[in-house]
Amino acid sequence: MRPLLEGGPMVRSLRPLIHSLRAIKSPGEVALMREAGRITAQAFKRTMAMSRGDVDEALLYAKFDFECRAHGANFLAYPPVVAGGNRANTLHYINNNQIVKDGEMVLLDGGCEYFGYVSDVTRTWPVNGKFSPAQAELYRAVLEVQMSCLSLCSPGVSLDHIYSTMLALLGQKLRELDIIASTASDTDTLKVARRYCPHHVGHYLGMDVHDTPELSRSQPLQPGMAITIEPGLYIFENNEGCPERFRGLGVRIEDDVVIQEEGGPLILSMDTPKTIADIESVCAQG
Ligand SMILES: [Mn+2]
Repeated sequence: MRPLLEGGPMVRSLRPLIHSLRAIKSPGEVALMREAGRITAQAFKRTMAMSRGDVDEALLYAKFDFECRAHGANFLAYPPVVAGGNRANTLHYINNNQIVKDGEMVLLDGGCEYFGYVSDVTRTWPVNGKFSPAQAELYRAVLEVQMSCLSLCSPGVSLDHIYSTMLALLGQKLRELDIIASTASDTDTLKVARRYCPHHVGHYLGMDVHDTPELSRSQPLQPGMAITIEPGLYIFENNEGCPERFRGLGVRIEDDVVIQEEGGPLILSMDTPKTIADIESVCAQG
């Protein structure tokens, strides 16, 4: 606080207050976010259906953009990440101009804006439509962690709490996959898990992709808040510390969620294919 004039009124920024008002979505706002989620799901399905071995990232980007707009979105919410193979391990890769080779996966982090409200969804899939055994192993590990994190999305739980649970669960998975030695201590396992997933589990979502940043992620979630849940595992191709079959693979799975009083979270992106079976069947429709 600082006085405008000596002895005058105290002036404070409205930002924190506005952000806490923006954090809780009205039913009307949730309806717009649902529509953004529905449009995004359609775009993912059609982008998956047209992917194939040796496809240009630029083509998948253009297809995703086209399908979002064709289904009623105003525009994309942010420059999407369309990252094939080892490039999926570069978190903010947006060049989107390389060839994704047959046998590689592509990570697409994209969302659209629908009358002021956005979606932010990530899927990772094999461009040839069929997960290899190693890809499936890693994918399943991330998916199980993502589902556990989604089940924690209820009033009273904070994003920071979900984040620490995510790290513990990822650590377990990394042990099961022999990426972390089973003899590693819990502290070391957490430390390594943070290296394989060097970002938070999620953020608030709404009019902006990273909405209401004034709001601490340690505060308990309340009904009407919208967040993302986006665990990932990123294994660079030059990582000699892990089994060879996983090198060069990067997986993130991200959904958009509205916290509800009861009955579990409302998953705005639920129509976006996510299980291995659903992804392979949508890819086969191409
Ligand atoms: Mn996100």
